[in-house]
Amino acid sequence: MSKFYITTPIYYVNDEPHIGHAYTTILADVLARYHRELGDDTFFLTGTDEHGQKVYQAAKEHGVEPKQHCDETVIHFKELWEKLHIDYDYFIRTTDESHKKVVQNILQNIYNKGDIYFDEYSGHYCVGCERFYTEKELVEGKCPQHLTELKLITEKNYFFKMGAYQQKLIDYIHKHPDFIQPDFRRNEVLGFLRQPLGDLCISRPKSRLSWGIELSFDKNYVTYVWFDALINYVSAIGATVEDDQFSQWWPADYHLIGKDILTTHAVYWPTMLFAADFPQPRTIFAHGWWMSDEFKMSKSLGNVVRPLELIDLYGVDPLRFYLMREMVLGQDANFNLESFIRRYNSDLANDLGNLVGRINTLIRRHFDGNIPVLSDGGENEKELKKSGKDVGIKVRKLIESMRVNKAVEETMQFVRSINRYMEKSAPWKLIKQNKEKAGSVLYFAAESLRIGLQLLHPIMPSRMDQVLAMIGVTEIDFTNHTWGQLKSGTELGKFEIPFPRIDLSVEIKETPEDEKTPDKREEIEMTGNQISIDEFRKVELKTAEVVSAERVEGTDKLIKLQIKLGEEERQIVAGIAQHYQPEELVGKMIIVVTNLEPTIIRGVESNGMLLAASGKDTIVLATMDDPSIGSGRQLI
Ligand code: ME8
Repeated sequence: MSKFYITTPIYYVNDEPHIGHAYTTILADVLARYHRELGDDTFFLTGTDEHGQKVYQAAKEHGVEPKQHCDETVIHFKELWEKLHIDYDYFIRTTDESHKKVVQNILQNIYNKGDIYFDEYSGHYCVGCERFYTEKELVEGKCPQHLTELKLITEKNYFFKMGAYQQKLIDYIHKHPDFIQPDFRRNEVLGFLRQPLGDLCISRPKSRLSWGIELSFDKNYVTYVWFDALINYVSAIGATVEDDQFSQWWPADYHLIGKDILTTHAVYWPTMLFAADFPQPRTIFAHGWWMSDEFKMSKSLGNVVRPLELIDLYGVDPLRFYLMREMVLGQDANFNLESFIRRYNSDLANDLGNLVGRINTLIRRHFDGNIPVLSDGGENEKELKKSGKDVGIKVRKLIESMRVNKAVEETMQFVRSINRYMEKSAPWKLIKQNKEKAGSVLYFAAESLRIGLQLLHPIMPSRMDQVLAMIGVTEIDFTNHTWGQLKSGTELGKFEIPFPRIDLSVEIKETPEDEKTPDKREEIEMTGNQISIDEFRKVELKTAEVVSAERVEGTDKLIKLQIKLGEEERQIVAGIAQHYQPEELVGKMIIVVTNLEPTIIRGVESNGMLLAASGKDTIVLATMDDPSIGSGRQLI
């Protein structure tokens, strides 16, 4: 068993957490879960960065003391991590007494060693970055990251002899190719180190900023926020204090960061560690940014969903899946609601959800809901079994080389290959000729599905637990990767559609019929819209009585209706809120398509669709004039 220590940046508490913070933390959680499930001894650290001018100013703007501001904001981070199923081992706050003590100890040690000196300095300070920039680094006199005008500050401060470690750092990076990842970021750092590395101002006079950790060798100064923050990675595990946790966990295996904080992590931090005589972390990994351009575009389409609202609408696991699937680690990615829904529908609702549904239905219908008996398979089975083995090995390699998006895709390809196996073997036909063989096909499919679900477990832990239970797996030994773990005769768990389809046309405003271009209309005419009578007969239309109705929160279009279909009650969602008040719907006898597959509309499940006529500015419900007909009647 090996150990695995992973960290996220500690986030500033000047603002609410957003999708970027969520992303790094989910990624760390996925990697930590993956290693835990491999049987590694794992430690996952996250937390908040609470000192410095930025946090101090935010507190002032809110009219509260800095500590009170931190105490209030940290709750939002902790709540969000809970919502996102982030299973961290420790949450560090830089205002923790234990952290402060380690910062003071480390600074004192470096001071005693002679690596800290006192001097006067002039520099351009960016509060957004919490760092000084030299004249050369400025872009047209502005901060290169924030493009804001910077103030020139001249004051006496303490300096860390960072420049003295420049060559040692360059040599270290050359000797340890995994130290800074991806490779192009390592080259970027080496490029930066081609210029002479200056010393680092590591203090702030209390007269200018008192919100920080006091220097033990000068009570008139506090520690520079980055020097304080970076130390969290060792203070959390008890560096410099009597604690054998430190030797157990350090060096960290991964510092996950965004590319915005590469220099502080790949230059400041390693030189600080050299000076403090600590080993270097194994890998500093900088991922790219989630861009919001396309998100704004979808806003202009009339869609005002904020990324984190997706959790409430579609569930946390689909969001985790999307973020992990869509970002190629190292590169930027665009966050976009439409691509989220498309990915959800194709991968989760279609490929995975349908497979789970098919296997479940057939086993329930023909094998009393118990996993059937396995018999010898032919070529198809051999092939499937082999891909089951291969995919586990591939995913492991991909995760270890930080190609998480590719690991997800490999797993989904495996899921698709199980679907193809089902198509080829057609157990629904085979059952009539050879029940035993059909049972064996279902065993092969269900056992392969188990492998797929286990591989997706670190990404979607809660949904995968539910789906595994649906195929009778309640106790999972993740470290066991052998084939044939499903036991014949095991009863399936309760089935629920794991990923109901999301109705894209409701979530993303589509071009209304009247606004379709002539070209588009012609395309529809040419491709034909006729269906056969047999196709039409498949549509089940029934009368339904509206029992209750209410608006769907957060939209001005949707109404959620509880309807009665004879004995049965169900819920449907309809886009009629601009034309009907919920109260006037109650008691109406409407017409509903009842055999549509369930969908999720704005986070609410809809089991059917009502019929209505749409005019230019109006919508009129199709209703039955004579309510004595009763609900649940089939339309003919
Ligand atoms: O920099 N896309 O904290 P911070 C992807 N306190 N990731 C993003 C992102 C985006 N658009 N926006 C933010 C700090 N992040 C310091 C760190 S560590 C010793 C001190 C993520 O609140 C990404 O991980 O500004 C980025 O590096 C981090 O949040 C910055 O968080």
